[in-house]
Parts: sequence; C-alpha cells; structure tokens
Amino acid sequence: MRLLLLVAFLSVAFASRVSYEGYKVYRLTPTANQFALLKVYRNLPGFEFWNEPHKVGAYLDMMVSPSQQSHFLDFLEEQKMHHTVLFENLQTAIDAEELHQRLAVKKPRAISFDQYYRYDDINSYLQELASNYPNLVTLQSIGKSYEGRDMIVIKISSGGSGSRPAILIDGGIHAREWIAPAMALYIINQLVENNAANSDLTDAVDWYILPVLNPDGYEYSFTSDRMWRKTRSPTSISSCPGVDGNRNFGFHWMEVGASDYPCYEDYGGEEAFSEIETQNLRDFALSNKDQIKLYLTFHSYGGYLLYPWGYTSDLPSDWRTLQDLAEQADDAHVAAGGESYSIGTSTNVLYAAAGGSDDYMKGVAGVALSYTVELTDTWYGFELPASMIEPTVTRFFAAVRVFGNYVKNNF
Ligand code: 0X9
Ligand code: ZN
Repeated sequence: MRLLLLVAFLSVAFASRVSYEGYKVYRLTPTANQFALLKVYRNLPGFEFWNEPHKVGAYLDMMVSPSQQSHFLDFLEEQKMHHTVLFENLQTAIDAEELHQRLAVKKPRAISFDQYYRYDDINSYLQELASNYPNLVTLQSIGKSYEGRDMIVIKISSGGSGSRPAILIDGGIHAREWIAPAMALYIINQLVENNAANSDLTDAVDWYILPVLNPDGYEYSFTSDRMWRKTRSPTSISSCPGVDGNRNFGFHWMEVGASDYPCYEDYGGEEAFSEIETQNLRDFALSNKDQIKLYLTFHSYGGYLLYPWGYTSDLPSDWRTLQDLAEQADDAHVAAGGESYSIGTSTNVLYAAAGGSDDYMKGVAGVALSYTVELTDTWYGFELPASMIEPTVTRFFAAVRVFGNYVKNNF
C-alpha cells in the first residue's frame, strides 16, 4: 500500500517532466571514417552527443530516443561499429535517482555526501556555516540569476592582514552535471567544518566558492528535465530557451566549437555575456583579479584536467607550469584511490570550444592558473548515482589540497 501511494505520488509530482522513457545511451568506438558519418547525427532530433571523441579509439556516448532506435541500430549494424549500451532505459535510472532523493533525509542536521542537494538546501547550508563560523566564513551575493535566484559566493578566510592570494572555484555552470556543485560543497565542508585537519589550506590563502553558477538551470534539471544543460533565459526561438554558459564568456567568443542556433546545446548566446550569470561571475572575478591566483571550474564527466586554451590549439606560454601542477594534483588523486585524469589543454585533449570561463579567467582576468575539471567517472555520464558522490569528492579533495598548497607556497 505504501509503495502504491509512493508510486501515485511520484507520477503526479513528476507528471510535467521531460520523459526519457525508452531512451538509450550508447557508447560507440568509431573509426575516423565512422566518426565523420556519426557527425550527421549531431543535433538531429532524437539524438544527443553526451561527449565528443577527441582521438581515434576514444569513445563517443550518444543518447538516442525510442523512435530512432531501430534506424540507429541498423546503422550500427551496417557499419559494424563497436558499441555497448550504458543505459538501456535512461528513465529507469532517473526514476531510481529521484526515489533515492525523495527518501533521503530532508534538511539533515549535518551535511552528507550521499545525496544531491537542491539550490535552497545548498544556500541554507551556506547560511548555517556563516552563522556558526563567523570568523572564517562570509557570504556575498554576486547578483541574481535570470529567474531571480541569488548567486552566493562563500568566502573562506582565516583573516590576516593585507591581501592574501585567493582561489576561485565554481560548479554547476552546466545544469545536469550534478556532481560539480556537490564537489564545490564538499570543498566548503572540508575547509570550514573540518578546518582542524585543513587549516594549512586556509592559513595563508582565501577561498571564494560559488557552488551553483547556473541556479535556474540546476533547479530545472531537478523539476523538469534531468538532462538540461543551459541557462533558462529566453532566446530568439521561444521553444528553445537557454544559452550554454560555457560558450558565453567574452574572449574569442563564438570563434569555434559553439553554435549560433538557440536550439543547440552549445548555443553561445546573442552576444558575449548575454547571460546575467556569466556577467555576475565576470564582474566578481574582475573586481578581485589581483587576489585570485588560481581558478577551478567543475564539470562532468570523463576525468579530464584541462587548462587553456579552448579556442586554439596553441599552447599558453606557461603551459609547463599548468601541466606540472595538474600532474601533481592527479598524482594525489591517484594516491587517494582515484583514477588518473587526462591532462592537457582543452583543445588538444578534448575539443576546441571558445567562450569558456577557463579561457576568460586566464585571457582577460589574468588568472594564470585556470583549470576545467571534468570530474570522474566514465560509466554513468551525467546520471551519476548518489552512492558515487562520496568516493568522487573525497578523492578529488586530495587534488584540491595540491592546488591549495601550490598557491600558498608560490604567491
Ligand atoms: O564543453 C564544455 O563546456 C566542457 N565539457 S562539458 O562536457 N562539461 O560540457 C569543456 C570545456 C573546456 N574548456 C573550454 N573549451 N574552454
Ligand atoms: Zn560541463
């Protein structure tokens, strides 16, 4: 009976959601020729690339709607293309995740890393930290999102005199990449509530952390469409709202790897910084540019530690420093039990895409050490089960410690 009630409740509560019933996610390993053929499917209705293969032998994850299955299977068969299925029915995984979220204790006394938190819960936690640790924590709204949600940056600083070097971190520019805000939240948790064990990271360095950079999209991915990526502002096509925040920064904007068609997932916007969320982060970074020495922006998935540039295959002049530091961070991640990350520039290791926050921080805000972290894992894609949060964030915190200590010792 209770189960029946729960099922009834879930079906009413989620009636208006985008359904992924019957959607499959394929992992393909195309040859170069096959990849050229597959490109035709990009942005066709019923198909979505979850990632981009960057070299022959790398995998391509593709989400395919039910109505395209038989046609697509014929194509795979015809091409004799190697493939496995990551999700037989994506909606089944989304339902399981929702059930887990519903059953998780609401507003726990202590934060835990066995569930994903909604925007309001994240902000309540930040408020709680601000009142419990007034000597370490201050909150600042850097502005509101398009739908009017505050974008809260938590500053973690043990004080001291004069200007101290700082690290800027954000997560959640891409709504569906839920592990990114969770990672940011874990860093906050460790620096504040476990400060006794991490005081080496806060005694000489300040931290500015924005856990949810795209709050409207993040909430929308809980309430309406689990696979939402973009912001939620209107575009010139009313049925296709939202801009890819990570194509919207004003540095070599729209030069490569971004679309000018609003219905595509990598739509770069009407103009650079068309989005209030990217404007707010820009303004915050520029007003603290002398202090910020390192920038980390969390994404998922696949396990990449990327540094600029994303707009060109040219290397920045200080690439060796960026590479060495990333390798040290990765060593710590591996020592903590994690998988090794692929390291290099966005263009050379992943794909060329201009207008990213990482390029802007380095190219304009003058933050020499700028990284995009595509968190692990590699099997679940965006639909990472809540049971994977804790191992993911605790292991990567070992890498964050390396970044923190580098800034402490070098600035
Ligand atoms: O495409 C992106 O924005 C990032 N990958 S994701 O799968 N999370 O969407 C990679 C961004 C790397 N940085 C730049 N291209 N500037
Ligand atoms: Zn992303």
